[in-house]
Amino acid sequence: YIDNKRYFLYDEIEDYIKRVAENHPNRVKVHDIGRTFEGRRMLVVHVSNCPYCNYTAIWVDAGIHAREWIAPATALFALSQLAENETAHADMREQLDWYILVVANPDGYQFTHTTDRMWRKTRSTTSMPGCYGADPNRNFDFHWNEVGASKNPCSETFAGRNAFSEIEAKNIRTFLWDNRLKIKLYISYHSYGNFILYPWGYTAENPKDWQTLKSVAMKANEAMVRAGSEPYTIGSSTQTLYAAAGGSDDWAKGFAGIPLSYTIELPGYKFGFQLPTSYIDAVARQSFEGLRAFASEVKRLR
Ligand code: 0X9
Ligand code: ZN
Repeated sequence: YIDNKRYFLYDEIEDYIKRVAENHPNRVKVHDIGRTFEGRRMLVVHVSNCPYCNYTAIWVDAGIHAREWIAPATALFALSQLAENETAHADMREQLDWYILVVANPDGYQFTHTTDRMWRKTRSTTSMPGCYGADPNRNFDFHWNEVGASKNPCSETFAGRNAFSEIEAKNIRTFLWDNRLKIKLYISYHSYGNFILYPWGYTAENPKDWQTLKSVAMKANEAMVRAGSEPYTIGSSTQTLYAAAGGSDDWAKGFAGIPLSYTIELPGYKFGFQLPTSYIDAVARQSFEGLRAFASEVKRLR
C-alpha cells in the first residue's frame, strides 16, 4: 500500500494508478477524463466490487489547489486502501462505486514541486504577460464570478477568462455531468483549517436540505475524532469561511444536482499548506474513517 512517508510527484501518482489498475483488474478501472493545459493526463480511478453494477457512487477529488499537498496524499491513501486492501473495508465497497481524482490540478501540483511551493492556480496563459493560471475553484459555472473571485489574471483567485475556461475544470465537469445520476456524494479535499463545508459558497442562504448536509458532516466529524483527529468546524462555506462563487462543490450540488456536496479543509496544524510528512499518515487514516462514515450515511439515505 501507499505508506504515507512522503508527498509523491504527479508522475509517481500516475504510475501508481496504472499499477493498481493492472494488479486489480476486476476492482479498479481508470477513466482518462482528458488532458491538462500542459498536456498531463487526468485520471479518475473507479473502485468497485462490481464495476458494471451501477451502484450509488461517491466522488472524491483533491488538489484542486496546487499547494495543498496533504489533500492528494489523503485521496491517494483512500484509493490504495479501497483498491488494495482486500481483507478490510468490505463495508465501504459493498454496493458502492468510488470515483477518485487524486490530483485535480496536475500542472499546478507539479509546479509546486519544481518552482514555487505556494502556487495555487492552474498554469494556463492569460491576457496578462507574466501572470499565469486561474483558480479552478472559482472557475465552475454556477453563479460564476459573483463574489469572492477576481477578474484580474494576476490575482490568486482569478475566476478565469470565463466559466470553465480552465480545461481541468471542464474535464471534471464533463465526468461529473455524465455520472450525475449515480453520484450521491461529492467530496473535494483541500487544506487547511479543519472545516467540513457544505454549499453555498456564493450566498449566505442555506440550501433547503442544509440539515441533512450538516448531520451527515457531523457523522464524518465524529468518526474522524474517534480516530484521533482534532474536531472539524461544520457549516456552509459562506457562513463558516467566506463567500466565494464558482467552486466545484456549489456546481456539483447546484448544477449537477448531486445532493451531498462538501469541501473538506484538512488540518494544517501550525504549518499551514506545508504540513510535514510526519503528519501524512495520521491525517490520511483519520480522513479515511471520515470517508467510511460518509459511505454509511450515503447508503442509509439511499
Ligand atoms: O477558497 C477556496 O476555494 C476554499 N478554501 S482554500 O483555502 N482551500 O482555498 C474553500 C472553498 C469553499 N467552497 C466554496 N466557496 N464554494
Ligand atoms: Zn483549496
